[in-house]
Amino acid sequence: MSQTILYGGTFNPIHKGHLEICVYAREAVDADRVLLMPAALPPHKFAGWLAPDQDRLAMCRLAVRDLELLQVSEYEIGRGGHSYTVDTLRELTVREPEERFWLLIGTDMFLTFTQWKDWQKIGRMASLLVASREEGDREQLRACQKALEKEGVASRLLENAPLPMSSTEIRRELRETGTSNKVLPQVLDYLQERGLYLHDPEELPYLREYIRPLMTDYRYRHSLGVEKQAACMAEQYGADVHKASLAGILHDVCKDMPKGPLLQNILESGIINGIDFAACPQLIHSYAGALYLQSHMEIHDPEVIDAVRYHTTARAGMSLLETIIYLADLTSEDREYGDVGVMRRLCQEDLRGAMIHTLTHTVGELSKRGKPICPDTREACKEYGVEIPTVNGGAI
Ligand code: DGI
Ligand code: FE
Ligand code: FE
Repeated sequence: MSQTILYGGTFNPIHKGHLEICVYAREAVDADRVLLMPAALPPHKFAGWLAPDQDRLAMCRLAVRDLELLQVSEYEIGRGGHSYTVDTLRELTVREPEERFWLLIGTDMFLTFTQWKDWQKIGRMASLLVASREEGDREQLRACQKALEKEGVASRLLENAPLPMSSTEIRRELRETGTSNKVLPQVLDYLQERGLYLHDPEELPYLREYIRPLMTDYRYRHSLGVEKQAACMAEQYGADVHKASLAGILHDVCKDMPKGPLLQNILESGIINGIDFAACPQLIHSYAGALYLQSHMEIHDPEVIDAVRYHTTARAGMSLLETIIYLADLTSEDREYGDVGVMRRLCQEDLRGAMIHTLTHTVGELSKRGKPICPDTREACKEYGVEIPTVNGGAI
């Protein structure tokens, strides 16, 4: 029977330690291949800086280039959003019903295996292959192995020498020194070329390069325009120019990403403010953007996060920064609608007037098109004294 070892992770970035454990595990069970499965987004909350999915995938491919029995699957990244191991394994076993699967995990994961989603089902589809990360307590591992065995989950403990290598430390080394001998040379070339891991996460020139491949040329030009306009307004009104630039360049970071996975992340976050996202798909990108900044980009400043989250709908009680981003989005140099000149002038002279002008226009358009108006937009209208037009005798 042919055997496959499944090895999932964020690979952020993939390093020599990952590859050594793959090679060791493959030899230990004489498997026919090891399948590396970069995750789109880890199911548990990620704290750190996560390189874009396509970059992590590309680095994995470069890393296994000369290793014959190692392959990279883009299945989870292709699906986007969270993928649970049980779902991935189900897909793999359906595709290859004759294959025997091993799941390669570390001891920390092994000891908490019963917290995984549908862990018994995982145990029916694969045996666990446990690699030590550090000198662990063998007794404890054996006890865990026995307990799982009783529940029908087979496992094998590898005797590998633990490797003192972690992606977190490698990221720190890269940021501090610009290089690391713990990643393969071709991976190092790639990440240096893309500037991954090398910068302070809030450095603007780097962020401009970061977002470029994530969006269309049109959206990219718009983002640069909003950054510029937001910085300009922040200067004029005494807001934090750096925060305004940051929120401006990143406000539409999720705009061109597939909506399904983004929506999944939003629903899991629980921050939905009464919005029916299925009925208002245009609102997905701002809520998803606020999450993306935190889960992928190590940006946690609540003011910046809220400015991104409310840039489409507005809300009652907006901060100065939120107001600036909301208005800069509509008055950046790439905007060309009819009365953009009026809006630009209002932005310079009268922020309140600008809010009233744009809210009036937005709810007018939405009502005309029979689109729902979300609770936050309604509250913002109430605050600014903007009336929501009624259609057929009632507000939509
Ligand atoms: O992302 P941008 O195109 O730069 O601009 P944006 O984030 O302001 O998105 C504008 C879209 O959002 C526009 O089509 C109007 C829509 N929108 C704003 N508020 C609401 C809304 N759509 C619905 N359904 N409900 C709202 O309250
Ligand atoms: Fe937007
Ligand atoms: Fe925008």
